[in-house]
Amino acid sequence: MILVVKSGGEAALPEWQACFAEVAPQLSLRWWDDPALDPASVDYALVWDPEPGRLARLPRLRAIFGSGAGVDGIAADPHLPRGIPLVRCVPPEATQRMGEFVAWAVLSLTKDARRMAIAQARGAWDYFEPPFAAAARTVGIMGLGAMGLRSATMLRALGIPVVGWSRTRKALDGVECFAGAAGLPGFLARCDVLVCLLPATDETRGIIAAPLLASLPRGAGLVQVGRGVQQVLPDIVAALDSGQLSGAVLDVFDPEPLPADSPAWAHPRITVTPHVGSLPSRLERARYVADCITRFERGETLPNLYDPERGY
Ligand code: NDP
Ligand code: OXD
Repeated sequence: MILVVKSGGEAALPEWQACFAEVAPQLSLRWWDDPALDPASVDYALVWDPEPGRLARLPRLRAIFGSGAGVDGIAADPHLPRGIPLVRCVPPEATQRMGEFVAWAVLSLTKDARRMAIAQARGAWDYFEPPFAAAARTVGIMGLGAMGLRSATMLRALGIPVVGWSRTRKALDGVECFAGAAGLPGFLARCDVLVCLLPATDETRGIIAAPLLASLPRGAGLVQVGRGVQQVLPDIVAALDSGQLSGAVLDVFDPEPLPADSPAWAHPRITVTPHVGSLPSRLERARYVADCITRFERGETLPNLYDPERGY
């Protein structure tokens, strides 16, 4: 069986090969642009951002594995082969790492870590009294899927109150849940810190813009770990400059890498992180893909399938 890989660049192939040799020695791994590869020999693909039309040129392809949890970079291909499962990469380590990142970002905002980092860079003893215990701030999570649910659980374990918003209503112990467009204003009014863990879809594009930001309590924090296309960066900067937002941790941008002239880089109230919210090890991802392939070969249902009707 042949698995063709386009994730992490050609330099990552030897590591992918070593990982799959450990967990699925029956799979033969080939680089995406290998000139000696016969397209008709490929059974599976592991990709992040394939060039549009390329997957459609693999006539024997049976399943596509995203190398991340969000597969918008694959689903955007207008020639994406239909009727072939597209599997999001959501091993346990992915949700654990995202929960860790979200907890770190929320605590960074409530402790004003950005102010401390700026003062340290100046060699200044900038004594101040952080105004709140994190447990006195309510965190609102937009998107209660695999990532949002784990983040909610980990924040709750820190004693931080959590509310959540999703497309369909959820029932979660200790988390007040809101749903749909009708539930959005009530949800936003509760968020001292807003965390975005939504997928990129037509509905979520541009959602983090001036109207949404104005609906948050004054001085709220923002953690954006969804997708860059969901935010209007000038609106975020304006909200920070006016005091409507007190700080932001932004992990995703459009485009990526963030251009050198972006106002986000030097903004005193923005922490920029380079799309590292959750990056499970290659071994963990290889184990997950290998397990999915085993299940698929047995005719079992695959987990975390992309649904083209919903768009995520
Ligand atoms: P899931 O598909 O498991 O969950 C998506 C959640 O978003 C669901 O709760 C869904 O609602 C909700 N949702 C979708 N559309 C809407 C909408 N229009 N209105 C309200 N709620 C909506 O995805 P994951 O949790 O695995 O991942 C979420 C996203 O996080 C990824 O798509 C990716 O963009 C981002 N991500 C970023 C990473 C990073 O490193 N920065 C790493 C991993 C993921 P419902 O429950 O009703 O279906
Ligand atoms: C993502 C990921 O979807 O890194 O952003 O998993």
